[in-house]
Amino acid sequence: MQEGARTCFALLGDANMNWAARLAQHGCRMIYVRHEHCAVAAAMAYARKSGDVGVATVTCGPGVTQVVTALPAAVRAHLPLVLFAGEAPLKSGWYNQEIDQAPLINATGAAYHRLHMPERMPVAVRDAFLQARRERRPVVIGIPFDLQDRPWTGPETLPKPSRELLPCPSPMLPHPDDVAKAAKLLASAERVVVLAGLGAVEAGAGAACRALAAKTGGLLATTLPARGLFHDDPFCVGISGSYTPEVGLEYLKEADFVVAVGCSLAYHAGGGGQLWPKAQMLQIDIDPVAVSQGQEVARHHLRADARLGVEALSAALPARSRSWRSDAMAKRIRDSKPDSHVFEIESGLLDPRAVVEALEKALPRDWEMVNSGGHCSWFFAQMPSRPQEKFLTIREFGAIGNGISFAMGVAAAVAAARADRPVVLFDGDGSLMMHVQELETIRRHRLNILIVVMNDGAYGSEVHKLRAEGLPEDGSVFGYCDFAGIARGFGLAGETFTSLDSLPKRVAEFGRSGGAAVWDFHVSDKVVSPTIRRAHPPVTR
Ligand SMILES: Cc1ncc(C[n+]2csc(CCOP(=O)(O)OP(=O)(O)O)c2C)c(N)n1
Ligand SMILES: [Mg+2]
Repeated sequence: MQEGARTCFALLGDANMNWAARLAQHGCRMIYVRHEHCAVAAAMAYARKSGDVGVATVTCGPGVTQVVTALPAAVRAHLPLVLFAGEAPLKSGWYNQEIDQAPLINATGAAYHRLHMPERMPVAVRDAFLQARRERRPVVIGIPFDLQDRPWTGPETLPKPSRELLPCPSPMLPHPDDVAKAAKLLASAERVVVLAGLGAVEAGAGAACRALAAKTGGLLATTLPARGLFHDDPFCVGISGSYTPEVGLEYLKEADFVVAVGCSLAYHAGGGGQLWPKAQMLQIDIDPVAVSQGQEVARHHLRADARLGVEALSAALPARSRSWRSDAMAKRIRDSKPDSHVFEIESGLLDPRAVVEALEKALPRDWEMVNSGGHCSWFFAQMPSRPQEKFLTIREFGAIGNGISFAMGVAAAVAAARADRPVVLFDGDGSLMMHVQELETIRRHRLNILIVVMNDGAYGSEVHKLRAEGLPEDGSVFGYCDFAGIARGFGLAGETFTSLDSLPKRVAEFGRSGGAAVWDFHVSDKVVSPTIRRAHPPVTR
């Protein structure tokens, strides 16, 4: 409790029930989920949303093996977590749930600490929090369960909490020589794009990025997790990467200079280098890189806090009279559809793009949004009016099945502050099905979550690729299962949508009633996202 663990996502077993019971007795809010993966995934979203450490607990052995899909995503997304795992009892020569847990956890990139010395445990737990906060990654602590119910004989006083032991360095200033060099380069560029990532969000660099883009007469874009940082700027072309809208693709292709601010230049953010083939890259970051995820990404670097770096660069940049910007461009950005390709839609089914457009209009601005994975996440990412802080995306490691947990994590993080603002989860049918048992958790904990399912009756990502390859669709098409009925079975409200007419009315009603519901939108599986069309053009054999 001293570490500020106010919420813990838990699934009990012999090896963690003592610990979890004590934590609950000390006033920590326990959210008891139905699959261990979901405990960790929910803690990830909680960490991102609250800006604090996410806390979860699972039992030993089979409890631990369940979490190895969630942890790599937490590692790659730099999310601080402390996962309390039990371990097999020390006193037994044999225990059927025993497995060597450390290598499993280490393989995910998380840290594993065996805690076998009761007297050291307060310090060791504190140190786990300290490491999670400082390294921004998950730390798993394993305590044999026969140590957990022992009477306490250690010291009476608790160690200093980890928060008090964190260094608080001031934001990193750029070196003037680097600023001068970068300003000289940028001054000669014609078509500039300022691309912001989560580092820019965290450093509060949004306004500075807007000002730099304006001064260069250039455009703005964000990475997927930072989407919405410039949602109300007329010269923001949206997400850069696999989720870029049509107009963004066109303008990024023309760019001759990209200033990447607080982003790690992951492979997908630049479409593997294809999105801006003519551009030089200047990276502004506290930890700049020349090579990222197997690619040479940036020749020029400015090592600095995102905000301070961008501000210094702006200040050093001479004013210019020429501009890439125009009123016509702003109008095109505002009026363009994210994807204008025409598909034939079967009657009785919806176009996923129309569903997203209708949701974008109908959903109140202050509701929390959570995007999941799968093919449909492309469409859901196209909600230009949603600000960054109201739209959570964690896509690292590319696993489906996380949406429902992420929504629970966000709901838990915002619940204390704003119970009247529901969390809206956008998920695919396949992804929701993977952990549909958590509907029960949502109901039992009275979480205020509206689940929107883009139900194409298929694993869309797979079916579109199989079709492009001319392969059979087996294993990717399942038909439209009845999510509304499933939701009702779990005690939630459920509704099937084959038309969008009633949506504004239903949103208003949900806003008044609150609670939890699953809205199942039956969409055509004929609509292929631009990313799949680009990456998987039909093969003629
Ligand atoms: C854990 C995991 N298993 C399998 C996959 C492969 N996969 C990627 S997308 C996808 C289909 C997702 O289906 P759905 O949630 O219905 O979304 P859709 O693609 O249909 O929009 C699958 C199976 C994965 N990414 N992660
Ligand atoms: Mg699907």
